[in-house]
Amino acid sequence: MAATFTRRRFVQYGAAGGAALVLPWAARPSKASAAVAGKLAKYVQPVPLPGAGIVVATPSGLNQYSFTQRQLVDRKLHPDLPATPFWAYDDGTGLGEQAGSFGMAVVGQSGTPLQMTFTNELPKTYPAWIPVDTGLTPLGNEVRLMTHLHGGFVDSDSDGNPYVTPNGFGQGDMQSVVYPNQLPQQPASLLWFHDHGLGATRLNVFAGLAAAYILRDEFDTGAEPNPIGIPGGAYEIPLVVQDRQFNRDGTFLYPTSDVPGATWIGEYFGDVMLVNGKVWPFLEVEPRMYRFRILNGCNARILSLDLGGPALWQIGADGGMWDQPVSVNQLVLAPAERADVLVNFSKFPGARLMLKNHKPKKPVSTPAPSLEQVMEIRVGTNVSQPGPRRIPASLPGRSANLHDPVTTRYVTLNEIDVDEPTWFLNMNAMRFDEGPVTETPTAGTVEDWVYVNLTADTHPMHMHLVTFQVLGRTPFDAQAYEEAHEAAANGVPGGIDPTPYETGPMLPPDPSERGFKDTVKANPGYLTKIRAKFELPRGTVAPQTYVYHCHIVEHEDNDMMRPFQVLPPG
Ligand SMILES: [Cu+2]
Repeated sequence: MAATFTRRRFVQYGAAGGAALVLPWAARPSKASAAVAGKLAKYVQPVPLPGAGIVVATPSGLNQYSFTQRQLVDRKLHPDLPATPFWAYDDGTGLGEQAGSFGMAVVGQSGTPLQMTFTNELPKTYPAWIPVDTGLTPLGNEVRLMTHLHGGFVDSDSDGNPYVTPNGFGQGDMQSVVYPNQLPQQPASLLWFHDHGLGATRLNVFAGLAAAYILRDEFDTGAEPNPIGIPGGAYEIPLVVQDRQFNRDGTFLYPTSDVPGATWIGEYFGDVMLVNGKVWPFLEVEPRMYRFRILNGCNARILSLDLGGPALWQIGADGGMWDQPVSVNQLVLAPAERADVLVNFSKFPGARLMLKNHKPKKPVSTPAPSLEQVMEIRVGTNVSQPGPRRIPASLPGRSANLHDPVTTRYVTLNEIDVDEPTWFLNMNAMRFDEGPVTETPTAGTVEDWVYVNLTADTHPMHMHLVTFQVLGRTPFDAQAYEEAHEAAANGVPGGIDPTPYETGPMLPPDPSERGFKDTVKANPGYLTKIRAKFELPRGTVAPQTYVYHCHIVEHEDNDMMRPFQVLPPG
């Protein structure tokens, strides 16, 4: 095992840099898909919007929603492609209004609990276009679902993690959840719910099981005008960015491993970009201020987005709105990260602007092949409603400022046997279900967690239940730490203090990490330190079991996920 670590370290620290050498394990977009992608004209269809291609979910009762997970087969994601079968959350309306492969939004009120059910009406087994690795799933080729509210402050029965029931929900089964939307933990924010099936999250999300969950409050009303002085109504636009590959027959393409005998691939990267479930769309805007709510819904691609001309003012992220706007040049969003952004198009009447994706700057590191084009923005010349004219000086949200941690936990991120067909990843040298739960914070306490990245790539680390403060990142000698502590065959165990191997001072968080987060980029060569308060929703009795994991969903499935259990005080 040691040899493979050494080789990976060479990839990481060698003069040549990592990307080209890392790719064989990531599986390139296939030639079949590239031939299709190259023929799709860009910017020939409008991006779906809430009420116009995205369904705003209809309740089935007071504060109640009844979803089914269904396969849709008749939607065209591009005019030149045959219809693409995909999976969707149906609110009971039949989804006649859903245009693309992302097309559902729940709008709730902060402080008002919602009850939801999800009934599995998908095929009993996976269709041919979804390549299951039956070594990773509990019941082979059977479709077993588990809906998780990403960013949700919920009890563990409603969390949608494997501890609810490890086999998940099969055909005809109903998952029933309560989302308390409790304050102050759950302010106005953009969350999302998506499938979390054990060993199949990457496939079920790829197939389409993802939807927006928007919380409002008395400030962030979604209307215009509002007390914050930000755009609302048609001038607030959710943008969910996802990369995909296509087969000639219109089906989504998910490659299997190049390695004989293996199915699972380490990262899925598309060669076509979808926004709100449509291929390379355009967005028409008026020359005035807009609010974009951006979610990176990719399986593995880290986005670095800009608009060319107009300035970007970020007003919030994963955990809701901040206390003040921050100017950003590029939005660097790893999978599951969100950015709430104000953009003023008033100086660009008649312009055609491009939303572009760039290679993220170091120390963010990803083996993703380039995919630059995202969406065209067509600025008109007429303003039908002027709206806010300037960026607000302050906002009614929060900066993150937690105190008095009771402990520091060191969590290692390991890559095992990268040149073997059986390669995988883990945390703390343990598989997901290996041994007892090792992370056991006490309810009501604050803890620091340090992600010790011993791989060559950035891992977006997501924690269920809590939002956290990003304290900073400290460079360290990963090689020396690993050589000193690589006791187990499965990498470096957790809990070993890496501070003797630090090579410089802690760097402060990026300005875009100002508020509370639920997903943080753990970059290679750095110790990434976060701080969280492990509270439980009112009425929830400890112990409660959740998970934390890498949100590159291929990594999560094999096997960069571990449980944590919130214990009762005393
Ligand atoms: Cu990862």
